[in-house]
Amino acid sequence: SSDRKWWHSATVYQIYPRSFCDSNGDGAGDIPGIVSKLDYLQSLGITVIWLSPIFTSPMDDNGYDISDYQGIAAEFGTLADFDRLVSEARKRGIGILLDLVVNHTSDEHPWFREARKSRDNPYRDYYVWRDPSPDGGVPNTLTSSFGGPAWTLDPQTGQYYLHLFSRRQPDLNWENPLVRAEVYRMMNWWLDRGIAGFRMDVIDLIGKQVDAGITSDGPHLHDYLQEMNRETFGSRDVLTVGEAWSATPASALLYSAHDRNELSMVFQFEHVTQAWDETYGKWRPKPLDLVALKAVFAKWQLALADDGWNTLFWGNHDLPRAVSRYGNTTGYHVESAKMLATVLHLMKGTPFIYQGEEIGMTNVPFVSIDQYKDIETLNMHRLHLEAGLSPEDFIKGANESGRDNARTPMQWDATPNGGFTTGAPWIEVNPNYTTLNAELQIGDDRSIWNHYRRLVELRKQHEVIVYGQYHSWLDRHPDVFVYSRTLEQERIVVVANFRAEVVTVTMPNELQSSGRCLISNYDMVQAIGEEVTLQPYEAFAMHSD
Ligand code: TEU
Ligand code: CA
Repeated sequence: SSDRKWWHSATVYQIYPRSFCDSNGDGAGDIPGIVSKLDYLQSLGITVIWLSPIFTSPMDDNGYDISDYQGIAAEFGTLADFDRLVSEARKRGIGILLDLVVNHTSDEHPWFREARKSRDNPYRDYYVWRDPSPDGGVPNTLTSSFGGPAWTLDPQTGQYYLHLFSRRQPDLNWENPLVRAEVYRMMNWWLDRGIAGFRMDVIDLIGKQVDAGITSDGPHLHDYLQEMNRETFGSRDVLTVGEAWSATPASALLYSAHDRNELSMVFQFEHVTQAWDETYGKWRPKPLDLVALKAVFAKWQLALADDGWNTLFWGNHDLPRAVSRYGNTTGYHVESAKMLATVLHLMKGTPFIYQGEEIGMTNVPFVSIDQYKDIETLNMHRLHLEAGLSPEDFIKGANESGRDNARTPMQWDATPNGGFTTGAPWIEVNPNYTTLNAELQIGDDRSIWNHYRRLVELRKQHEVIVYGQYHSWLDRHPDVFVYSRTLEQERIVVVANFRAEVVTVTMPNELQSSGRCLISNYDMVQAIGEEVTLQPYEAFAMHSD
């Protein structure tokens, strides 16, 4: 139908440029490094790359603090390198998504440098300034995601500015139409360079109304997105994905429903946050509760079944490694990584593969806080130690949940530093690179990499994977994830064991069938009988028509 979009059947690959491939030995990944790996990405079959920020930045938050939206950070290369990336990617059928970070800028952005000069500076109102409270303290109790108050006093003018992230990331004031016009102009400038769309950083925060204590989902959020759509990408055939930690099924429809003219889709995080501790959040994750996890997926699959569109992801640059978080890295690394990929990639939505996930990269085994580079981890270390947590307990939590788990360099081969750099990497390479690397896996038909390649290919071949209706089965089963997808006469049934034990499960009548096994991480299955016995972390998909 005419409602079909190219990005419905796309698979996106996220690159964290600093950690992907270093072409010049300075220890940091760069754009020429990415260009050198385009053949690798093409052979994986992906059709879109989401590039985490590559713009000029003091790198307080690895580029999520931008000081020039139209400049490329020197460590990543030049605008000419970027243009070459776009054109070389296009030759391989791959589009480039840029990371749009417009909730805040760097404190080194010229707008902020101007704004802080005086209360009547023309740029003052580009940011959010408030007087001290009557007792001279912060204007209100809002806190930063990275710990501590969301307000910093700027002594020169005696007012506080808002920063929902680090103090070096002052929040832009979206109520100011000049700010919005600047952002739209900048977006059009990049769109004209031939990009395939944007990933929008914390886009649910731009409608904040701080005096009312509102940060996410402010009253004008959707007006701004509709205006942005109208002024920039609305007339172009691009993919837009908003990061929205606050998204609910209802708000996801506001963002992504067809007639809303806002975004293609949003990242929601309910499958992530459902496992967070009530008090300590992600730093003390709860053990895997498969029944709860399945319920979250089913809820989202059904909520966006007829309108709107889902994203599908296990990981990104802020989250722990999928196989470490949801799988098993001690006895069933390969099996569990493939199982997780199978379950995710055969759902309805656009799958996102985070760099290294396709080879089953794992969390880090750091032992000292000096090995961490992430601003959130370092801030939280200070705050948690002040609050009495032991350094050992903090490291344990960081190795499970910290953002640097996802940021160690891509493991290309078994040469020093995993082939990521010939110099000294900006963050240590996971020592398991000698046995866990892309080169070993590409040549091994039974590898995690080849399993991902097959899943990406299956999505291109089978409409039922793209558009089929989702049904969940055995919702209360604590160990096994079962769902089906149906499109007219076609059906696939996905069965996955999330445990390190053999599990025998009685299948509902409706699912008992023979057909063609599309993919498996053990031997191909011949049929689904009344009883199915699954090996540890076994997962397969059966197709029938
Ligand atoms: O992340 C938003 C965000 O809220 C994360 O910081 C997240 O809450 C945290 O990792 C969970 O504890 C986006 C980017 O993805 C992140 O890398 C940036 O640091 C952040 O925005 C600020 O731009
Ligand atoms: Ca480099």
